Amino acid sequence: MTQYKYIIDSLVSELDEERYEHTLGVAYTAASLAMRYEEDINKAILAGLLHDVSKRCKSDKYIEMCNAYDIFISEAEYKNPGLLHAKLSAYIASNEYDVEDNEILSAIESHTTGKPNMTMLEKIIYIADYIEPLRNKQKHLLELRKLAFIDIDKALLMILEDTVEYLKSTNKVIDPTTYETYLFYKGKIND
Ligand code: DGI
Ligand code: FE
Ligand code: FE
Repeated sequence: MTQYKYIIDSLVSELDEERYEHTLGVAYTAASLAMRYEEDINKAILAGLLHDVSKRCKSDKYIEMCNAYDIFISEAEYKNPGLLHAKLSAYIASNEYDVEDNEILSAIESHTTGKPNMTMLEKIIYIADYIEPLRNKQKHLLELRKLAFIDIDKALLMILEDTVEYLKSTNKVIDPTTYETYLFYKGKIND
């Protein structure tokens, strides 16, 4: 990944080791999915590298950072500021790493909740984040790692179902966007 040396060098010094390794895992998993689905490989790598860049800061700073950068904070995000790392990473990608491509920025921005009717790049980043090699806690990982390369929408729905179930079981606030995304793909697949 020599053409990304500048980004990788800065990520290695800013992110903790685990987050850095996860980031590389997302970037090359996204690259593989981009090959499979004929999406732009470089966009997938760039979005993968920068999707969690805001995690160089602690989550108790996110509200303050969003206020400083004029980023809108929804009710669900106020209740669970950790969700803001996706919007903040897109902001940092644009303002510090000169990423101008809106497809890349929106893939970064939607990587945590997803959104209805995602573009191929958005789906790729959302899924790569979930199945990259260092992930080991989620249900259905073995199956999902295969299914993602066979039927991306089915993999997406399985991840959304598992995420909604996990959030319910732990009594976490479900962002309406996560739930809308789940309903959208459930409707699409069961049509
Ligand atoms: O940043 P990562 O840890 O790599 O992954 P991520 O950006 O997908 O964030 C992961 C967490 O986000 C995971 O624990 C599930 C959670 N999440 C996804 N949708 C929602 C959510 N958490 C809440 N509270 N509400 C949501 O709707
Ligand atoms: Fe994330
Ligand atoms: Fe991530």
